Amino acid sequence: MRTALITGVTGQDGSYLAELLLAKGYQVHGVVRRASTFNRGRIDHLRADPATRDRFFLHYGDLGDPESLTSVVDAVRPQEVYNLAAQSHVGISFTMPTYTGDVTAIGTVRLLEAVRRKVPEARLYQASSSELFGKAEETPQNERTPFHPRSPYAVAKLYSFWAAVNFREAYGMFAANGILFNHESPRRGENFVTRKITRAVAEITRGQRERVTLGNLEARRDWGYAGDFVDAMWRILAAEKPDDFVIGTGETHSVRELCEAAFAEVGIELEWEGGGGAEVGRERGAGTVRVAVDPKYYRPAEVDELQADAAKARRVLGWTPTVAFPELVRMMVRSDLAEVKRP
Ligand code: NAP
Ligand code: F7E
Repeated sequence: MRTALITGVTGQDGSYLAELLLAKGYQVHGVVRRASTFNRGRIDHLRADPATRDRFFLHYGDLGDPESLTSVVDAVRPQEVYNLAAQSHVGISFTMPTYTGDVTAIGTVRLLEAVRRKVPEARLYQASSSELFGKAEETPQNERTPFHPRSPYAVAKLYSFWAAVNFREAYGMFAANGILFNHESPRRGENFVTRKITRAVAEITRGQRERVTLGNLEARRDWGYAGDFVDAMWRILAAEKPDDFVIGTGETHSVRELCEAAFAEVGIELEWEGGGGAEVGRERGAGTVRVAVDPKYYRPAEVDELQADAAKARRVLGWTPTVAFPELVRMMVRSDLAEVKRP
């Protein structure tokens, strides 16, 4: 039985990855941080299920605390380590740049050092991000596209990307980066734009609110399904040699298109009016404002457009996405509708 250790197991990706590895017969260990309220809603089902609960273990630890990481790595002695933990919100990283650097950059080195000291033969996956491309020099982006990070989050992820490469080159460790483009799901945190919109659509449909207030409607992202992307993580560690891979769908859409697609799921057609910070999206017919813009959600530096060229992952790993944008939006709106009950 293979043993894997996941940091960030309570997050969106951590929960899907734990499910995938348990389904493949792994013993899975997750690092959880202490919080005053329980933060395990995304993985509770795996701890309750008789088919998985005997192979799924949680350990307290924190990327800010090297001793806890060294202890858990030493106790578990994993063959595969997935470093998914991070302060992962780009907008919030502008408010908390030092903390973001400590967790999302230096935290990676704390984990790499723990692995190097205790289980140097283990394979390590580093959760790198399309945010590395930032003010991208070309579209679409692939493994040869230069990096130009645009936020404290992206700068921290850049440090971690090179830390993983450095441990590979300096110590011969199997450390590999997945440069993942945006991936979403019904388990996405509610302050990322996809889930913020699909949740609002559900609450508007149930009569619990009138509108959603957003920032930049023109930003374009390559949005895929998180379930597909954790399969890519596993494939990256199953490859013959450690390497870095771009993972994304190759399709790009604006936040405005995302709004239109999500509202269309509940039969609302949006009509745009005004521009910039004063723009609104009204419900055709009723005239009610369903989308408003508030510049407080603009970022000090924005990433305008991201689109993946995942040809290398397709060729070397045999990875292809299975869920396209319309299906992803439908899945998320339906899930939120099921969660948000009528008052
Ligand atoms: P997420 O939902 O925000 O999950 C982040 C996880 O990290 C949570 O389990 C969180 O724990 C944990 N964490 C945060 N700070 C920690 C600390 N100091 N010590 C230990 N654990 C800590 O993120 P995600 O969407 O699953 O993304 C997973 C990883 O991929 C992240 O590194 C993210 O930056 C990266 N990434 C994500 C995307 C994407 O589109 N989703 C794309 C590229 C890269 P709590 O539950 O306690 O908060
Ligand atoms: O923003 C715009 C915002 O926060 C997407 C993380 O998983 O993917 C994610 O980072 C776009 C941006 O994701 C709102 O300005 C407009 O242009 O959903 P997001 P992100 O910043 O792309 C990458 C790959 C990661 O690695 C990160 O960890 O949407 N936008 N209005 C808004 N964004 C938010 N959050 N809220 C708004 O109201």
